[in-house]
Amino acid sequence: KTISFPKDFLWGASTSAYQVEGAWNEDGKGLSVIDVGKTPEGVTDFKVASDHYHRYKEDVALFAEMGLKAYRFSISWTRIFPEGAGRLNEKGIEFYDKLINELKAHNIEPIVTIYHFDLPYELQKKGGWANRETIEAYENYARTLFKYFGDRVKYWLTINEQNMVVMYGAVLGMIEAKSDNPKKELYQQNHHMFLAQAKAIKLCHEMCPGAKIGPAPNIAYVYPASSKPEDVLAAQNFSSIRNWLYLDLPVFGRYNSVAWSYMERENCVPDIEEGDMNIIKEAKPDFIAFNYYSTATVAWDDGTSSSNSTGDQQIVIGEPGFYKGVANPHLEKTQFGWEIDPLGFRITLRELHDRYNLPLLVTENGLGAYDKLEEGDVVNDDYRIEYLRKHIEQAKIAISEGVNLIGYCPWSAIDLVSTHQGISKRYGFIYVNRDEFDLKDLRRIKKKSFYWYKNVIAINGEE
Ligand code: BGP
Repeated sequence: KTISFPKDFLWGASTSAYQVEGAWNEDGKGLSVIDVGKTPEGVTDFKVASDHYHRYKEDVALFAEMGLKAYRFSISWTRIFPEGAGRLNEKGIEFYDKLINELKAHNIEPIVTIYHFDLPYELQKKGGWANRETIEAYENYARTLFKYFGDRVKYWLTINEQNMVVMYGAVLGMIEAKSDNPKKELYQQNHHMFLAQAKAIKLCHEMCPGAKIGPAPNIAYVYPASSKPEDVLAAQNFSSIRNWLYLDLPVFGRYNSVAWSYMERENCVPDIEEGDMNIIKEAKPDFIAFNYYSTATVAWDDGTSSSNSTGDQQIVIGEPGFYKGVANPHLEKTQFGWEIDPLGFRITLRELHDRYNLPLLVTENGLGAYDKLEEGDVVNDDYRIEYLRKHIEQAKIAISEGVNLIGYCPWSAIDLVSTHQGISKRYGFIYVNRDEFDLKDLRRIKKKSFYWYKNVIAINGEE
C-alpha cells in the first residue's frame, strides 16, 4: 500500500492576531487582556509584534510563494468590538475583509480562529468568562464574523487552547479568578467557554451551511513514568482533565468521569444551569483541530510532596494526590526545554481518531529557537526542518494507518512574539528583523525552512 497525503491536504501555517499584528491601538481597536497584561522582564510587549497589520500584503505574497494551501490566523475580538460587545468597529471588519480577500486571491484557504487568548478587557473587568454575559458577547461576536466573512471562510475554530487558558491562563494573564474559591471559578469559566463554543457551532451551521467548525485544544498525549499501576492511573488522571475533558464535551456532550470526580474532590464543580448540557450536546463539531508540541509524562503523587516537577512544555504540572509531571529521559529537548516527540505525535493522532472518529486538523506544531541571522540574510534553521520533517513523517504513517488527517498548519507562518518568551523565541518560516526592544527595519527574510517547506508542499509531502 502506498502511503501518501490526500490530494487536497491543507498544507498550511499558523499565527494569532495579538502575536503577529501589532497596531495594538490603531483604527479603533479596543484593549484586550493581552494589552493590559504585564510582560515578563527582558521580553517585549505585543504592541508592534511583527507589524503584520501594516504588512499583511507582503506577508500573504510570501505565504503564496511558499505554496501555502491554508493559513490559520485569529481575529482580534477588540478590533471588531472594541468593548467586547455593543459597538461594532467598521475598520476592524475592513482589515479582515482585506486579509481574507488577499488570501483568496492567492488561493490560500483561510482557517479562522474566533478567539485566541485576547479577551476584551472591558469584558474582563465585568468578570470575564466567570460572567455568563460573556457567553452572549462571544456568541454575538461569532455571529458578526459569520455574517461578514461566512461567504469566504470554510474553516472556523471556536477557541484556541481552552485547556491551556483554564490550566495556565491565570499565570499568563489571559484569565482572572478573583473569588475565594479560585479553582471553582476557573471551572465555572471553563463551563461558560463550552457553552459559548456550542453556541458558535450551532450558529455557524445555521448561517454558513458550507462551512465547518471545530474546537482547537492543545493535546499532549500523557505517558506514565513507569509501568507501575499507580503511575498509569496518574497518567489517566492527567490526560482526562488536560486533554479529553476538552473534546468529550463538544463531541459527546458530557464531562468524563475522571474529570468530574476530580472536580468533586477539588470542590470545583461548576454551577450548571438547566438546559446547559443540552446546548452543548446538540452542537456537534465537524472536525477536531488541535495543537501539538510534545507529550507529557507523569508519575503518581502520594500527596506528601509539593508538585514542582516539569515535563509538559516546561510548565510546572502536578496536583498533589493525583499526578505529578516528570521529565521524560527518552526525549531530547529544544533550546527552550520543550521535549521533542514525533512518535508521540503519531500516538496522539491515532488516539484522537479512534476516540472521536472525526476529521483531524493540526493547527499548531513547531519548534521555538534562538534563530541567527547570518551575513547575506541567511537563517540556517536546520533544527526546525529536522523537527518538522520528523513530525510530518509520523503524520504520514498515521494516515496510512487510517487516521483521517485533513491538514497540517505548523506554528508559525512567520516570526511572531511568543506567548511569554518574547520575539527571541522564534518559530517562523520567515524571519522578522527585530529584537526584543530594537524594532530595526522589521524586514522579512526567508529562512532555510521556508524553501524546505515549499518543496514539501510542492511534492505533497512525499520525500
Ligand atoms: C500555543 C499557543 C500559541 C503559541 C504557541 C507557542 O500554546 O496557542 O499562541 O504561542 O503555543 O508557545 P510559546 O509562544 O509559549 O512558545
